[in-house]
Amino acid sequence: MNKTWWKESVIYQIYPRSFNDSNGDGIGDLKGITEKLDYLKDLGINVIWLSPVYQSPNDDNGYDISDYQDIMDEFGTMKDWEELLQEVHNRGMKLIMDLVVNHSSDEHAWFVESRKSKDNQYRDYYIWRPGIDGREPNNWESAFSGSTWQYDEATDEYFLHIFSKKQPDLNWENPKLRDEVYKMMTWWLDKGIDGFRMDVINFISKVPGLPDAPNPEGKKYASGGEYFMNGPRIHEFLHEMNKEVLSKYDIITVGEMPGASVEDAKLYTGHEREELNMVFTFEHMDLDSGPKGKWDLKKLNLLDLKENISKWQTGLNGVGWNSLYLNNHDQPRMVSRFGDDKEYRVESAKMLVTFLHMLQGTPYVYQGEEIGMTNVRFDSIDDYKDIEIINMYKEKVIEGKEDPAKVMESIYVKGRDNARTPFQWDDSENAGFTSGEPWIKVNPNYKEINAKQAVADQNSIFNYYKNIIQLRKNHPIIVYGDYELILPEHESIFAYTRSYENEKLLVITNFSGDATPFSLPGNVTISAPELLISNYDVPQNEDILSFKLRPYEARIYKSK
Ligand code: TEU
Ligand code: CA
Repeated sequence: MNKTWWKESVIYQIYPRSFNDSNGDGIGDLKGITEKLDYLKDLGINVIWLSPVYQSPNDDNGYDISDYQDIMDEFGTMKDWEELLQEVHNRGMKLIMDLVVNHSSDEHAWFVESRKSKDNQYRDYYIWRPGIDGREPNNWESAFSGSTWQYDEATDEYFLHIFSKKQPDLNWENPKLRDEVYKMMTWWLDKGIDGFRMDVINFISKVPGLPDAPNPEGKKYASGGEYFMNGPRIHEFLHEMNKEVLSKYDIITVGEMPGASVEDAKLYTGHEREELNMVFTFEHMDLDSGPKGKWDLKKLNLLDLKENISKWQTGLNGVGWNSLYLNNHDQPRMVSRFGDDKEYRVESAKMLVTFLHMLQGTPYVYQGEEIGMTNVRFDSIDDYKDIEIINMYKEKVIEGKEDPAKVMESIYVKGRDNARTPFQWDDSENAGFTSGEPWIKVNPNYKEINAKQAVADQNSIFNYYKNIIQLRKNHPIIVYGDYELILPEHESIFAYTRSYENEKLLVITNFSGDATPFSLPGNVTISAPELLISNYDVPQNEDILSFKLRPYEARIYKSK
């Protein structure tokens, strides 16, 4: 397998609005990030991914960009950004930027022009269609509720927006648009950045004709995913982008790809195909949803997770490359979702990072997971800021008359604001995030859960993360080894081996709060096992063939 630095990296995601506020306006900013670089260096990560920091009216917190080549006023200036990049590089770390080019803001100059007239030179930068019998051009449902189409009076046509109506989709069929995007990417790369995370990049090619989605239940709008996910020209576009831009630089590229299967990912990340380095799959994020989608809560069955992770691990082995994540700015906190954020918060957070970082792939740490930040429960819907939550609540409770308590419960479990409460730096007011009024409320548990406490406590989640990250640097098997699942039928233990150049790693994790006997299957052998790390004290010379795993216990053994 080809060795490269981006396979050996650990990437830390910053959601700037919620990370650190340097000037007391309640909003995280670039200077605030620069102040905390030593904290990140200490953690041991080597790459930072910044969620969008560009000019934006903030309908979707920066994922609606009105100028790709300028910095959002609330976050600072281009000079602040340049200083941040310099300070990141001074510490031997790298910086990757978010690339959001499936759509722009409706306040982007291109769209302002595009909507003026049908013959405007920017008209075809977006996707415009006439209505059909006074209705939208098709029945697709927006990711943020309602139709994907917005009527625009000026020209009596509708424009497509898969996300909010302030996020019109760009028209990738237009070579002029593609060229503008490539120029903009080149401009950032020439400023010295180290790569891109590409927002819903597998949505950029739509099926011609934009057909109606199947709608067996006769709903007002239906999911059109099959007509815009992994569309007919997607590989052509990504290959072109690679040829025109990416291939000229030594960078990391990761595509966010809802609806991409392992088979798709082989094509997107295949070493010989010259598209992207890796993708973010959503398959493991969907395992605790029922048939009606993300708000349809379902208990996770560990067997489903094992099957899914194993499929990606073996599917991409030697072919492409995995990205490894359990949470980000769109997902609930991983310790609340996959662990136990009450009785076993510390143990389960350590177990989860052991499980995740020992898989084959490049791991991503989302801000705050390294101190075990948890989901939040605000009493009032008015305390929520996320457009997805607000629109969904309006549709279900205000228009649909659904039970508000039930809808709030689904927000507590799945809402994106769980990940967006301010970073908890210390136990002072507002968790040390701001000296002003934070843009979104702080999680009230900041007095116990905060970075100051975690850095000082030798047994903290933070210090365990440091050790796990350090292990990767000392053991190539963690990066390059082959994965094999063991005990496939066990309902609470997730255990696997990695094999590389006559070495073997054995990873054993208990995904439950109950003590569980473990015994090594007869066909798995590991010679002279040495315990590399555990989240509990392990008795010296304990027999590894058979022992009792404690609640959320995790161990890694390595053959000598
Ligand atoms: O997310 C795309 C996406 O499909 C989801 O993660 C989305 O948030 C989820 O399906 C909602 O249930 C990306 C960004 O990560 C997200 O923050 C943006 O809102 C979205 O694209 C639009 O740019
Ligand atoms: Ca600020």
